[in-house]
Amino acid sequence: MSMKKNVVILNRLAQDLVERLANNFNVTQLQPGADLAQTLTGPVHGVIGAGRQLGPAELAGASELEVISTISVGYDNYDLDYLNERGVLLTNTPDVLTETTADLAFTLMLTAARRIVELDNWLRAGNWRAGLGSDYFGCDVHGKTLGILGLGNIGAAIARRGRFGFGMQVLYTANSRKPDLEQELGAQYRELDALLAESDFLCVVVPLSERTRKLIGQRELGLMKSSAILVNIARGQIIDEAALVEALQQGQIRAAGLDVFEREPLSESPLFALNNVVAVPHIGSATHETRRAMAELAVCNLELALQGDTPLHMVNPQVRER
Ligand code: 8YV
Repeated sequence: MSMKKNVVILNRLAQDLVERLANNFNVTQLQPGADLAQTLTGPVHGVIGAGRQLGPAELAGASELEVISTISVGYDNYDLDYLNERGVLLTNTPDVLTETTADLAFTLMLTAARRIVELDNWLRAGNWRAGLGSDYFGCDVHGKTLGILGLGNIGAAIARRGRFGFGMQVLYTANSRKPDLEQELGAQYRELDALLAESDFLCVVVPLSERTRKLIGQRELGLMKSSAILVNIARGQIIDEAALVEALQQGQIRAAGLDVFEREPLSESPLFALNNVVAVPHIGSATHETRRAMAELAVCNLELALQGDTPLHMVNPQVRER
């Protein structure tokens, strides 16, 4: 009989998934308030979870570590160079969250354009005594120009909604041209500056990397239309938040819909004082169905990796070739 491998669960996981893991592995749940590095010290073979930075400081003591299974598509929380050096596999959960995240991007576009939150608050405050003046009108979404910054899977799902649901013209920028999507969506490629200048709605959907950190700053915001609406469902650090606050305060752009922020969790921000901001607490994938699918996929990835099989989605498959 072979020894069971050890798995640490960093987040709350559905009970049936914990039990499924416990069938094959010795499972430890990170306790609230417990020290992460200490919990990961010793013969830990697999880690599953999300929303935490994992690098040398946290992982140095996990000398047997084989795999980290993140319950997310993004992997900017992980020190990939370090994992590669150590030969630790990182798996993630793309695809299952694509449509849900695109739904949220559209929610933010529509909510910001039609001033839903502002007017909901206005209504509840008892202000609706006469007809609504044009001061409270929003702007159209249908028929406008939709700019996608990062035409990957999620970007394409947003673009489809815009093209086929709202008759929008789609522009995009990406690392490479996407002839198939250009064909399907009539999407046109633009360099970043042209994308900024032409978009009525700009959706930020690029992964966070050293290349995209603060990609949108004062200069870039200055290139946007004063009527434009900026939506960020990617990572907060892609936008210089102080510059964004200033642009929104000064009416340099019309509004912003934000799912992500430079620092998370966020309990205080100058953004909260602005009527032309719709802000939600990183809920891109936060539906019951999608979070379940992500957790199942992450469990699956972890099991496959620890059994020596090929996980469904690997960020750094090259570590297995050694
Ligand atoms: C995750 C996300 O839920 O998948 C991603 O990259 O941003 C979200 O879907 C989040 O990272 C978990 O903390």
